[in-house]
Amino acid sequence: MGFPGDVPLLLTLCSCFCQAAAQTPLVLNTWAFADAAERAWLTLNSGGSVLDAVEQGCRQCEVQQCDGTVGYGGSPDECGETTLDAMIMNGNTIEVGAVGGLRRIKSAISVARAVMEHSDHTLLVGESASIFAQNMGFLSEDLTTNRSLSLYLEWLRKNCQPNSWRNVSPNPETNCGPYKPIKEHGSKYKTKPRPQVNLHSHDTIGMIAIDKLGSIAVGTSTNGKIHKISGRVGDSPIVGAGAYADSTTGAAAATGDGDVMMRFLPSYQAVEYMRMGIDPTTACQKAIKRIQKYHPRVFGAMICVNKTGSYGAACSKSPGMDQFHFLAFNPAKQSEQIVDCI
Ligand code: SD4
Repeated sequence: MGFPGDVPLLLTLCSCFCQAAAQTPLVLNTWAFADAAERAWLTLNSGGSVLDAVEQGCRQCEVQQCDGTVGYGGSPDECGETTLDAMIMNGNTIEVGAVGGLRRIKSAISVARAVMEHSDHTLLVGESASIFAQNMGFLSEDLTTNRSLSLYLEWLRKNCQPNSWRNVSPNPETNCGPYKPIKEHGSKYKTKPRPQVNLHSHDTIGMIAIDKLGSIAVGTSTNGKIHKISGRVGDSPIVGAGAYADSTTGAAAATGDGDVMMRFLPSYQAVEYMRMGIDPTTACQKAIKRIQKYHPRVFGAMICVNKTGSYGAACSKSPGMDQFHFLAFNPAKQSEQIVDCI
């Protein structure tokens, strides 16, 4: 396959211990979603904008149902329904469009872009976001598949384990709901240890694109956390949490335990570190460390890019996660890279 500039697509796997050399254009995304990176790269190199690249790249994952955790047919909630979260951000204008808990529409990233381009709003959620999408011409269809149905039935068979409830009755560790709050106050409430995360129940595509002129865009797309309480929206569509871009500085995107991560706005924080002149790898690490101070074994990872195209990544060492894989495409190389968790 040929690319402008005669750069052959050579997908190599390499460990990333030091700062990557700065080059633009650049596409970077979380996890080993190579087809998404390639789609974004091709879009960028055939004259598309950075927003087009991010939209097309994330959309590729939505179509392919990357890891079962992006797009339709994955992560059924407590009612068995798949709902989608997505965001897109223009780093030149600081415009954002996002959707949370989107129902019955497959291309969440494109609906997010429609929110940005056809409304004054930033974030639309739930059923109303779906109605907005339908009015914008998106097809309404069932997001359930045989796979998501069997995940749901298996969860019901296991007495609704795991789930995200606490301080309720009946005991959520052994029973299904409906639940009622336990009438206790303050410190009497139990702080439940967060269940060990199955890595494949919990991936998001976060993607950053920079063009030769330095325009930056970011996007995210996910079906969120498996067996989430209906209505749960994760970090991915939250500006500054799931992703952030400012073309004067750089961009970042996050993946992992969104319920915890969104409280720290790690993507915004990493961009602000880069604004202070901190290199991208260190910026990612420092944002992760702020979360680790309160949640030492949080499952979380980040990618960071500065405006010159220098990039890095970091992840938090947690059960089942010692390394984090991400994709980086620039004129010098197109490769899957690995970073050791801290
Ligand atoms: C969420 N952060 O909804 C997303 C899921 C994810 O790697 O990124 N998993 O919590």
